[in-house]
Amino acid sequence: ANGISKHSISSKTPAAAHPLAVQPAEIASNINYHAEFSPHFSPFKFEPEQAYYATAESVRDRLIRQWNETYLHFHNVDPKQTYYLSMEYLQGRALTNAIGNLNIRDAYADALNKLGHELEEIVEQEKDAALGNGGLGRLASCFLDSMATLNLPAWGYGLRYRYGLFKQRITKEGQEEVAEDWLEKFSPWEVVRHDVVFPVRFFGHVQINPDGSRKWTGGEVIQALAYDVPIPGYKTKNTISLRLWEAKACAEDFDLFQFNDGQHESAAQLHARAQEICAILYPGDATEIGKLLRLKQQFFLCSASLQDVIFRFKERTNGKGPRQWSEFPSKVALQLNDTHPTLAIPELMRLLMDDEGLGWDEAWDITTRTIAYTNHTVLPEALEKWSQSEMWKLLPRHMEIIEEIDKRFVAMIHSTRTDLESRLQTMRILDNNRQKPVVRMANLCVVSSHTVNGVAQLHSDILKSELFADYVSIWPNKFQNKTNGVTPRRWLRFCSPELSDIITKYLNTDEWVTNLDLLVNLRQFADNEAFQAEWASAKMANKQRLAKYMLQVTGVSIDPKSLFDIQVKRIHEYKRQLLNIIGAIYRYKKLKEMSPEERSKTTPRTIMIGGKAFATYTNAKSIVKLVNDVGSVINDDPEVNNYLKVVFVPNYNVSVAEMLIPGSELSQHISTAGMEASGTSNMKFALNGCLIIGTLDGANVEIRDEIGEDNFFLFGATADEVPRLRKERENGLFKPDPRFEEAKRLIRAGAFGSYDYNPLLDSLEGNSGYGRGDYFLVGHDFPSYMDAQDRVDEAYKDRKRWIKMSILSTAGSGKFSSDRTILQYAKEIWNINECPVP
Ligand code: GPQ
Repeated sequence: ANGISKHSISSKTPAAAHPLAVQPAEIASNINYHAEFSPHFSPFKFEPEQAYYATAESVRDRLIRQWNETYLHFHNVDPKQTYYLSMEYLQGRALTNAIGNLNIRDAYADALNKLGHELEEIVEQEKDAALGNGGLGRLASCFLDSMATLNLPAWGYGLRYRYGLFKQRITKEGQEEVAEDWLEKFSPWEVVRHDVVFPVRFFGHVQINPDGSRKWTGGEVIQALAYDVPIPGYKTKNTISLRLWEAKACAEDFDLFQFNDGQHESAAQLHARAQEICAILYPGDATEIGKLLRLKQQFFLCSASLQDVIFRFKERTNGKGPRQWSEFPSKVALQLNDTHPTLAIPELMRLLMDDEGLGWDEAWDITTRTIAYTNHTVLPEALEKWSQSEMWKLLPRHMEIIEEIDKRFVAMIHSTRTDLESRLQTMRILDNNRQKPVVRMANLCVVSSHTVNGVAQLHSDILKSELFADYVSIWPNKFQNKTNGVTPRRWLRFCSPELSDIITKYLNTDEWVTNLDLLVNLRQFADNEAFQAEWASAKMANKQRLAKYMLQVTGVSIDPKSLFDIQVKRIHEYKRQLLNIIGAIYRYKKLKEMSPEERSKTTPRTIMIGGKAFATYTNAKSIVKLVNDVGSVINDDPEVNNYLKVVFVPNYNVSVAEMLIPGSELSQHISTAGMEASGTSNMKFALNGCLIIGTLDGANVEIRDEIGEDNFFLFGATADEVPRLRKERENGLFKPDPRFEEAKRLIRAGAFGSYDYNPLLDSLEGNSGYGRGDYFLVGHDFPSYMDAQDRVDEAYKDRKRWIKMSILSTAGSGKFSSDRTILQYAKEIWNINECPVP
């Protein structure tokens, strides 16, 4: 492991690295400097891995300068600042993004060439930072990119999980979860701040002081230590922070006496318990996880972040004397990314009352003017509820405060809204009507926030008309929509440089990268033959790159001339990967029945499906296995495998998405209408000139409006039809489609192996109940889905028409930039202004 490799670091001592070097030769010497003087490996080795670390450190140096400048500038200007609280961030890789945003990509590519390396190979060395599960975590990361790019005074707070989202391995048994040790070697993108440490308490009791004030004491105290990740904006100096907390025990709490006495375990207990807190990300996507440790994680994030926010609020006085607490809401905006950081509400109340001496009314006024809440799902199993008795143990003071909020809410209803008294049992924060009383976190958020938003228009409408309808009648102006968006830097400019160059060439500017609405000007070229040809060849290059990747990771060779049809997202019954695979099975059956002559007239297709299943979600895991089993049979069948392949994409994550999306031509966003809050990959696919087959769900509705209905393959029931269809089904009024029945029969008959798929398929049978009776209406939507697929096949045969639709997809995607989303949050929720570093 210690040998001297063919690539070696320069024997000449490099000139002291200048972090702001721009010439490739200087950058090369800078990289060399890091290889020699910030070594993470034995000397004399400069393989791609070593080159990656040295390159990343060299890039980090130049980020640090502008990062510090940004901090200082915010400190001096003292603008109102937003803090985004999220239990998840799906950052993916940082190197390509950093050198792209800093506009130094080409210089780094040249520098690496001088050192005998290719940039493309070096960036592949980086492990994804996967501190999140799916859309919610990736949205948080896109938001940070936009906040920095828009020069907004804003920060992210999260947890530094030791193990991020598991790695997915596909075996004969299906999905296997493997721990993902993203910090195994070292992350060059974080800086530890040994001076930023806050105590976080758990358990203990509430002490009542002689003056009636209360104090939380006892229990155990764990330290939160800050690790900062720099977030550079695109072509701006502004570089903001993602502050991730790590838990550690205080030195004083480590009982040396016991340790020396030989009782190692009990002495080191606190250390072990501290380590536990940030050990793993809970791999639940829209699934309630009733784990006490998860509650500890949530409180740890909230308490450390709020102490830090308050510290900074007090610190930024600009010599004007001590701060007035009444100023707090005009200096701080806190955004809760779903209910996971709800404990920020009682924690802010506690800090203001018990530490700062404010009364209830003043503390409540400050809290409610500071906090806003984003809801990301209407799935009942994802609405967090925590046991009151567990919370009394872990957070006794917070439970007192929550009880008081609940009590005051109930009193308000009795005194001002007697018409709502009959609704109180569902509106209250405390649900005492069960064997195990719980706290409803979403209700606490709605009552305590100044603004509540959904993440796509349809979703926000459903929140107002269903989930939160009762509250709307009290606070009609509290509810907003903020349709999600994605960063056009990572999701077009950097992941598809070929397509980007063509866009820049025809728009005659690269301003679209920060003003995505300009893409609409591509419409004028939709019929332009030269443009179409360039477009088609860029898409083909991306498909070839994807085909190479798929061969490498699956061993399946796919034809770049076939239609690339992709569905990648977490595996969930409501997302209906089953509809996709049952459709594929029927396609296979039809192909088998055709003559070779007939077959040769069909549109060849490669169906790629990828995504992770929650480890204990049995049906989701069966779906993964089914896709793999169906693929094995079809891909090995010489009669049809020139016309159809089904490939499972293993270990879907951010960097895999960056490979798949540019090479996609059709993507599937086919959730049961009303169930996908927004979706964000739909936006990434459309932006990359990929057509969508989808339902009227989440942001699909708005994407279709922007792109035009002719360029969207629509099918399925609408959200307002769903309740009636479920009722009809319950009453036995549903008549299944024979094609659907035939495909299911093939699976049950063992056409795709001997695994027992009966429990999975049984979820599509019967006539009632969640998880039975086809709650997700796969059977109902199947015929219209197959019709839409026929329209896809027809459209693909007309190459010119397809390319035109592809261009119009990209041209219509301007609205779905996270820059637009974040500007709306800034203006309509946070009330913050840009603060560019001069
Ligand atoms: N989402 Cl509640 C998640 O990824 N995880 C969650 O725990 C919850 C929601 C997703 C949601 O399913 C998508 O429809 C959204 O596009 C995404 O959040 C971002 O809003």
